[in-house]
Amino acid sequence: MNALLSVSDKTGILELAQALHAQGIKLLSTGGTAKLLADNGLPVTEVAEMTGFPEMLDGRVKTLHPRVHGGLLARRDVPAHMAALAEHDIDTIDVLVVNLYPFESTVAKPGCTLEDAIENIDIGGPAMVRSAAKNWKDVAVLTDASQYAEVIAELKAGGVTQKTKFALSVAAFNRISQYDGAISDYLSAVQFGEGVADNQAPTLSQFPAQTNGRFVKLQDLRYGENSHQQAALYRDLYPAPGSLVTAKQLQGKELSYNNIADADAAWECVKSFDTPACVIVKHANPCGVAIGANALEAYSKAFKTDPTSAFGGIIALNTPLDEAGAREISKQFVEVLMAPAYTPEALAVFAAKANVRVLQIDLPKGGASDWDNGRNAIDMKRVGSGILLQTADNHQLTLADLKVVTVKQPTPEELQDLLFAWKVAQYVKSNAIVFCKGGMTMGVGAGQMSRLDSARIASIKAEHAGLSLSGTVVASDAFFPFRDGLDVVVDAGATCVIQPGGSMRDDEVIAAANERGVAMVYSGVRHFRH
Ligand code: 93A
Repeated sequence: MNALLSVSDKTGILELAQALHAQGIKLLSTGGTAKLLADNGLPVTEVAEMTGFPEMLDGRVKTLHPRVHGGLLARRDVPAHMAALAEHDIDTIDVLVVNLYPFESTVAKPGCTLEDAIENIDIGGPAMVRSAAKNWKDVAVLTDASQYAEVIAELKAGGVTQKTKFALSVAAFNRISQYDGAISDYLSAVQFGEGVADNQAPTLSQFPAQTNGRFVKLQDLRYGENSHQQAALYRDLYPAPGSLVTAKQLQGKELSYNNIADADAAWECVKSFDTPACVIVKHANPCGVAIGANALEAYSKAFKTDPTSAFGGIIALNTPLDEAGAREISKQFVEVLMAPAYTPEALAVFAAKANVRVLQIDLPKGGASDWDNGRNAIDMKRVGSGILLQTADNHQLTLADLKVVTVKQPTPEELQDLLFAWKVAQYVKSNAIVFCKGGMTMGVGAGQMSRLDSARIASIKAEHAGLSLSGTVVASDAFFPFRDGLDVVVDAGATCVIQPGGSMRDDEVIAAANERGVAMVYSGVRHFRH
């Protein structure tokens, strides 16, 4: 039997080669791999010697030769194939061990040039892997060091089983597909300037035709949204800096599917604030959001919005958590806690609560304004046998965008709260109605089929939390089609309203605001979120 070993990542290769040698299997290898084996005293034949053809073109052509591919592809059960090998004096290759030029890690390095990337596109490796994987009944193909131990064990026990060979073949084609996907994604990104030169967000026409290889599996999850569903977490091949999948879990139970979904909702919202902020999420919606001087103040305010819902919530901070904040948070039942940093004292507080999942996530380097970093700007939604893609809703409203449409003008404090309320509404499921005052949410109505119901729910919740909505500002994620929605929020106590504007009955709604003596501001954009 013959084995061909050609690996870029040489982890575990020596032990594998020793085990193959001990089984009486002849070793063939390419330059660097052959040298490593020979230096460690193993008898090895260079592929160049076997083919009678030197490695050439800076190694671009090493194994692309009929003596290699004939030995891999010949069907042992077809006499004509074996006769052809004999005629050309070609030996079979029965075990192939290949891992590829490190394309993915090369392009992940900052400052990687197109030339570096191109030189790390492996050609001969995938060709051999495909040959061996196609001929899986006769060839065991190993493409990952994690497979070595099992194959060694089976060889020792008499030979690699057909079941294992088929599994190795499937794994090999998966790997090649992922590798080619990484190349096509990278080159597409270069072509469209996405994240390579100038962090430009892609437009719809620039989405690659396929999304193969764009995702890498991070872990299987215990179950999905419910316990009878299976689930796994994948991450973008090139995750945006500051995104949830870059988190480090410092302690606590394994993250569940719902934990991850809610943590993402909380993190995406909290990182959009420039000043210390806290977001508490329950079932994908913020149930408390606030800004403050520090983590303690932001959390305490956010918690007040809806202490009932905050129980068992997901808490995200965009500012380091110290002991005082940690002590306050630890008074309630927390599922997941996220922050860019923790003091040792804060961590010690949670060490006593081993179940709490504590995540550290770096914020995007450019701060809140970096959140729409081009590469992560695609939003996906599953529909029956398809996906909907859109650029993410990364719109950021500024003071200069606001257009006052009423006689009454908002006060400077109200203007600040309007911007705050608007930002929160962006992260609340539609129909969203968000009452705020003093940099904190006072009542959140989410996910209703009627805007009126969202408004009513927000005021009921405020009442239950013991908060008064009198003198609050309110944000509505979409326009008021009639004056009734405005009347409900003004009846609840709002004195200042922000909404996109653009309804056929804008005049009627403006007249109603003037009649009720409140200020109303148009944002000019809508934030549906479903
Ligand atoms: O440049 S290649 O695409 N041309 C080839 O013919 C070829 N054959 C094997 N790269 C090729 N390889 C790759 O070389 C393997 O996939 C492996 O990653 C690497 C091992 O080279 P060495 O043994 O010299 O370290």
